[in-house]
Amino acid sequence: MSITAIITGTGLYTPPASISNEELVDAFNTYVERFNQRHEAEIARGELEPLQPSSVEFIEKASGIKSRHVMDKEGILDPDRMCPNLPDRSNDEPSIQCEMSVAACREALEQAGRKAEDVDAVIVACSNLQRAYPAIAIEVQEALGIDGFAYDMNVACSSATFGIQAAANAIENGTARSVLVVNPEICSGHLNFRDRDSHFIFGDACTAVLVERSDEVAPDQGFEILGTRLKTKFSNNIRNNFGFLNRGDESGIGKPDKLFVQQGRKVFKEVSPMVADLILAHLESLSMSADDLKRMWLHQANLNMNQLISRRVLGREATREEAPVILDEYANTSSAGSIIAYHLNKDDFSSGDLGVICSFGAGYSIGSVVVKKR
Ligand code: CO8
Repeated sequence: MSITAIITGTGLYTPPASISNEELVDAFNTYVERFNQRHEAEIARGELEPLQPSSVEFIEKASGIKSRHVMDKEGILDPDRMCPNLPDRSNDEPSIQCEMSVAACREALEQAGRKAEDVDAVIVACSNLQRAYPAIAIEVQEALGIDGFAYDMNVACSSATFGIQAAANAIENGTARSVLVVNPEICSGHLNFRDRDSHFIFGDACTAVLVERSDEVAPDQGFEILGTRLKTKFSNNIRNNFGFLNRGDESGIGKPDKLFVQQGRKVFKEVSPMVADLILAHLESLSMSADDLKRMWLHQANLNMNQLISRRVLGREATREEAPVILDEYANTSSAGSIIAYHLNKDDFSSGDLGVICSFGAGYSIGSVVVKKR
């Protein structure tokens, strides 16, 4: 019997604090008013453009986002600060990404009926890592008490599906029997809350999936990974130039490109067809068609984008049941998004039902994971 990889459990850590569009726009518009007042003379002389206010109606219409969970609410909503207040911790304390990861992993283990001793490897896969080393994954491994190996990886919003492929590879080639893939996303840490075009896009959350060898799992347990397909294509349309070399260019340290920046319209237009084509090609390579799918757990960046992608894949509008949306409550949580959708919308699957987890984002990068309920 050939060994395949099975997703046996998922976990989600949701930060308790949440910010509504109304609260976010209120703080942003207070900042805009104060900025314009402070620069009244330059604006009157035509030397400076006044800042434009944000709007709740625009945000909901353009993105489908109604609120977002965050690790710290007060700092973000303070018009004099507009960034989360996340104080540094001593080296003896667990890091904030480790803490989120442990919570999500514990839920995934419990769902799978496993203990940390049953796990061989931890992959932390996310858009932003709070330090270079030691790896957050190794810290998570230590906190959970796992005897094995761990490493961090980053493919922006596609980190979770790329991480699942790495886990499936490890299982199929025999280097691990059981792998936790964790996505601790603190997007608020690298979001420019003073930028009207993007201040509303992201939220924070952490997801985890446990991937195990088929011969160690009950025959009716979990979702079998039938196949994975990854694609990357370089683009400057989503960038974050924050990095360890910034210190070497003192003139550039405070520039906005050290935070998330994007050409949202271009991303929308270029990425949506690439995603639909990749899903269709992936299904075809597995001798399947879109009609065989019960559900698409898509990356959650923009509601209109997801509707366009599912329309191109199915050839008709998808129902909320076929392409669930968690954007309204969570906003874009980068790599965690498609896994939150999967975590919250998979319990109604019967044996043989098929679905695809698909993420996409900066790079560009796209990852597709086709699964079958056992
Ligand atoms: N309020 C009111 N008006 C606004 C606002 C606002 N907040 N923002 C923009 N406008 C105005 C614009 O100025 C523009 O006005 P005008 O027509 O006069 O020029 C008008 O509204 C329309 O603006 P856009 O064309 O920009 O609006 P869109 O309809 O394109 O919507 C979106 C903007 C929502 C950004 C949309 O383009 C989108 O979602 N695109 C896809 C984005 C995407 O998927 N990005 C992927 C990023 S994720 C990733 O991989 C990165 C990982 C890093 C994560 C962590 C970092 C924090």
